[in-house]
Amino acid sequence: MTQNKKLQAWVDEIAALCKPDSIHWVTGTEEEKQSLLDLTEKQGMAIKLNQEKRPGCYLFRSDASDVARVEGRTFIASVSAEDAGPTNNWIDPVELKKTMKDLYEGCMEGRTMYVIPFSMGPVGSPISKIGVEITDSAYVVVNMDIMTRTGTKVLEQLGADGEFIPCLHSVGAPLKPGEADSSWPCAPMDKKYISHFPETKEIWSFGSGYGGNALLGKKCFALRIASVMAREEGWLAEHMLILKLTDPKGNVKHICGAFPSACGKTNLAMLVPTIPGWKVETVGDDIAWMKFGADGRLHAINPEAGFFGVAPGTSMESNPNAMLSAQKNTIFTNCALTDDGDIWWEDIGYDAPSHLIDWTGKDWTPESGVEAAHKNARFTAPASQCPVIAPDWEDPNGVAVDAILVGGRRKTTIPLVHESFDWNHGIFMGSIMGSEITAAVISDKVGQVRRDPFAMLPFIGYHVCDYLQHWLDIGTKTTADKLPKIFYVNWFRKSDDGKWLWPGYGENSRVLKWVCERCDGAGEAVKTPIGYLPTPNAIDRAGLDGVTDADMETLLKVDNSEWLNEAVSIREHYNNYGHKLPKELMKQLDELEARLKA
Ligand code: OXD
Ligand code: MN
Repeated sequence: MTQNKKLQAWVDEIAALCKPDSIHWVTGTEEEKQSLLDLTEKQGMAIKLNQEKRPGCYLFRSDASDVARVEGRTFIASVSAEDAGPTNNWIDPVELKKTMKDLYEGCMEGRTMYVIPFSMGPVGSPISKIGVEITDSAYVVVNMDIMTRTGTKVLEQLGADGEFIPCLHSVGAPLKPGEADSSWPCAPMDKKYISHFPETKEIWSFGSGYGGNALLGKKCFALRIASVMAREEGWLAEHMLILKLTDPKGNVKHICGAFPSACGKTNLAMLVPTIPGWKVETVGDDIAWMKFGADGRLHAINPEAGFFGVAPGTSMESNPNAMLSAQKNTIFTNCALTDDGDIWWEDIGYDAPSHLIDWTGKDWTPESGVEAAHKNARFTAPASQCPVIAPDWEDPNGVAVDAILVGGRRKTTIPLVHESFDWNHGIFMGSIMGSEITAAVISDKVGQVRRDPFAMLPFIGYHVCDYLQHWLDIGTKTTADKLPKIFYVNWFRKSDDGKWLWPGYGENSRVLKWVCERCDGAGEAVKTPIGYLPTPNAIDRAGLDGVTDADMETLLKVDNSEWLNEAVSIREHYNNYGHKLPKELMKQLDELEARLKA
């Protein structure tokens, strides 16, 4: 129940449409979360894991048709199609609302409707925003309890007339009287809709219970709708990690980083530095909201309160801090189950036991010839459990951002690190970043570069060109010395014979050290046609085995002919964005080409 008339009216309206058996206002207490977990266990949706090994942990298995975000069923329903731009799926909002209202009609019959007040960002922070998710999934409630701040304290903050973003979610599987529930109810693919209405700032999601499709605070609110709000209000809602770096003298820098998926964003956010005396602490691993503070600098908060991390590949070697974060009070989805009630996944750092139950619920042995955990299996863990969470990660004023990294997975052309000449050149870098398409994705474009501006391609709630213009505009709102410096990094460059040239992981701290030095006006650099590059010895390699001088030379090579090819591909990419592309970016490309030919 709430004093907020607008919220009460919306809840009443949705209850009348969806016809749940009952309504539960989420209070956000530990007891409530436990009783919901008990309920999901009793219903056969969840498995309580071995409580000695994994206290407070549960495993869920999704339906085989509902395992990831569905970009093909994700819509930006702006009034005008032009405003959604060339990179989003668009449906007329009136038509979409009609289609979805028909689907929502009676969709919660036989189920409980949960009302989850949640805050993206610390409750009461001037940078935070409030949302309310209505859902018929207890799984969503227990995940939202980890990923956001939920419950009574948020309702109190909302007060009688506070603003909130309404986020409506249903798994789209009503139950007839007496009908048995499935262990992961959801609707078929052609009935799934993840819809955003940017003008009215509403989110309507139907048919999927998985991750970003259903935990609406994350991609739907904190990126797609928030990116629209950020543009209107003069701030930035970005798909970026936030880390805090302290040097041996105690100097602190805060760095944000935008990377497309499968580039090790969570690993970088929790990195264990290999250079003595340096410390990395985590502020966030996925999303950054940045606003100008009174000091004229951009200040970032992590709007989330948990990590929704990809499990396969996470190990004590690749990311010990993520492993330790997920040791207790964690929800695992689509991981394999061991006979002693623990989880397992591919590349967890130790061999699979001789028998497992795989993510589909079937018996599995090492001879089975299939993966035991789904490739997109996840852990939902409280950020507060991260051993290296920064003490100021919940500072309501955010952390002042010194540097922004952009990057992707490129085996050629892009050096290990280069710094932009200035803000606009940095936005150019962000607009062209991307990864080579790997064989892991079924595509006829393997080897081609998929460009993903600021890693936001699936998450911009409006026209990509207006988005890039917004980044350029932000640069005019303060003085150049107060803006973060922008760097393009590439941990994935290979030698001609296909060997990784850079070890990555904790060794990336060596690159971060140079970034910090550059922020302080130090750090040796040489001006090249593409930006400032470290001089051959500017990256600290003390104690680093296996990276020779020759490797370093390749890692920092700028090959003009490769870059001229790159420029052709960038022009093609820009042409796909149409006539709204900011002129400044085309000018940056022309200037790059001229410098390469000079
Ligand atoms: C995520 C994603 O889950 O980017 O964070 O897909
Ligand atoms: Mn992400």
